[in-house]
Amino acid sequence: MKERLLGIKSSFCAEVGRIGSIEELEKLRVKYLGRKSDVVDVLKSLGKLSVEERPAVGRLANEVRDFLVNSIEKKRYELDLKDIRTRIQREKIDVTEPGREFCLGNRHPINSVTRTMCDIFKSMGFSVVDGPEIETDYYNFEALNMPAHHPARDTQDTFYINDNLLLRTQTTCVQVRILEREAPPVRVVCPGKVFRSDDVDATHSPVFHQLEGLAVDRGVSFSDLKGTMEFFIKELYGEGTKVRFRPHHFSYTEPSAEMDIQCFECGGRGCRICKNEGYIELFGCGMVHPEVLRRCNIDPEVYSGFAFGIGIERAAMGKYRIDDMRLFYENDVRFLRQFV
Ligand code: 2NL
Repeated sequence: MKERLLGIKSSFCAEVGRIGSIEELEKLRVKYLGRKSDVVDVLKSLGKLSVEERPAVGRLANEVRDFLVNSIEKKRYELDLKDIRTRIQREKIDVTEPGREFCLGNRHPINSVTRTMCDIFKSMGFSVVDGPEIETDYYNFEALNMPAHHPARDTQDTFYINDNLLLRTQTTCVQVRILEREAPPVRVVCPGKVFRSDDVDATHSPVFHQLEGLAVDRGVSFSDLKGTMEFFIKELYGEGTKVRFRPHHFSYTEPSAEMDIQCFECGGRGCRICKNEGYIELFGCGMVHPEVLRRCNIDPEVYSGFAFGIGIERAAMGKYRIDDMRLFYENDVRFLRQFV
């Protein structure tokens, strides 16, 4: 019996040293201390021993069992500790590591140019206004001296919602609404989206942005218009930028003009960008047509005004030397990120 107990102890000692996980340890416990284990078997058969032998063997059996129980507990503690150490190692957070830089968005170049433009006009005393993108036929055409069947209304360019409602083709409608509401002096600029049924290419889009301006007061003249435009261009493109005015026609201004700036690519010598013109068309402008003033209950004998419109995409393309308008709408961050 004694040999059997000592044999159990030494084989246990050999095995416990090789245990590497809690699961293996549990199997070992069942093997050495479970109901069918050798130790329990010895304890059960103590009764068969003689009265002389029983106390010594009994004591040894208890010692061996206690030894097994304690060894297993000690092993369990070691395994738990090992497990915790590897988890601490694996899940370690280095609080001293510098934070990862995260990307801040920036203003879209169209918004950024729009703001710059508005700021220039604000510095000259203009206020910034906006209005609806869905307009009535009256504000988009009729009030601008374009009666039904007028060629400038060319229905192919306009997105109609029904007979009377349409997507505005210019922001001029906003200024007409202002003129109806407010008595001169009026000085406003109006940036916003406008819509034309155009196919997309490098210089066209069915939705683009315009900034229009209007100044109405007593004694406003064409030279006020020229001075305002020239100041604006020099602020936006630099002091040395040359401009020129050419006669033009709009139904809502008389006289009308287009204003060009000297090509920023070739400086006037002629190149691909300006189609060898040396100049790039930027503004449409003119003196507000007396008929337009009259429709807004402003007496053209007393008041006069100038007005202008500029395509914001075109202006931004010039400022940043961008040769394809589609870049503004594709939202490729590699492009957008450059305009901080
Ligand atoms: C262009 C440039 C222009 C205006 C817009 C305007 C506004 C009122 C009265 C008269 Cl309330 N005119 N705005 C004037 C001239 C040109 O836009 O190229 N348009 C097609």
